[in-house]
Amino acid sequence: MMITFSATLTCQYDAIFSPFSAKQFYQGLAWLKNSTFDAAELCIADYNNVDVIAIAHALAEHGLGCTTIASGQARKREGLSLLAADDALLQRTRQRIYQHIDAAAILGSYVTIGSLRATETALSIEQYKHSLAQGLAPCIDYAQKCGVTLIIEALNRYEISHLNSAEDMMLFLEFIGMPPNVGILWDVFHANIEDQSFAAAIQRMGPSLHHVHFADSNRAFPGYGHLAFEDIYRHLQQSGYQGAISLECLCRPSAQTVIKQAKPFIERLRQLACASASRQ
Ligand code: LER
Ligand code: MN
Repeated sequence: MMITFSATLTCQYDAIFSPFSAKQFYQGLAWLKNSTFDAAELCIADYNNVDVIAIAHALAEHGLGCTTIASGQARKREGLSLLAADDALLQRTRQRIYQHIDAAAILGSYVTIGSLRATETALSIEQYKHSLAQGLAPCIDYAQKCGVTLIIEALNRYEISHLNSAEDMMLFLEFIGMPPNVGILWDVFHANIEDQSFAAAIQRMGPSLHHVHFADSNRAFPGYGHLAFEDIYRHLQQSGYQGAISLECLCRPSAQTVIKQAKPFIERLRQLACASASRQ
């Protein structure tokens, strides 16, 4: 298996990381296909007017998979949180994650747990870990019954109070006993702020690393900031990473840049893979 490529696309509400609006979902699928992506990463906030079977058919018609369901929009829209002190809100958050798990079982994808682990309550790291572990436990059990893996995203300190780095994420996975259906989503935009080095982070996460987000240091399309993507890609390859690299950048410098430059960008990375395979 090789590293595969996906990009964020929204099918319900417009999203800052999707170069196409929700109404342009089908144009977005055609773009993914024409740009040689393997899959879509789908933003889904809730299941009002979302027909998962129809989405699965549309993906299949384009020869695309789905890497993960990006669940974070529901944090801002509805205030959902796995750390909610209010039990009704916690239950609503869990119910939403169960719905994502049902959808992921159909789409063959992961479910992302990113902003849904944000909280306004000031907690120590120990309190935070206990609270998140409790909030997540039934979701992990349900996901396991459904054959689905949850991926928890490391987010930088300006977005979330805890679990900011690859090291933090590993300590949390160890704290919850390394469930086989829980992995890490590592986003190089956040990692550029939090991790001491990309190479050391990748090595530390090892097989716990399940999914990678690519955006440049300023969250623009790769090449419009100062991250060395080819080096990061080489480190991922050398570590034996076999998951996806998913484009999750702002439409900067423009949506047209993202749309036009995605194909040559992933082609360049694939060529690196070929070059290193031919040297072996
Ligand atoms: C989502 O993947 C992400 O990286 C967050 O920064 C969004 O709030
Ligand atoms: Mn991300």
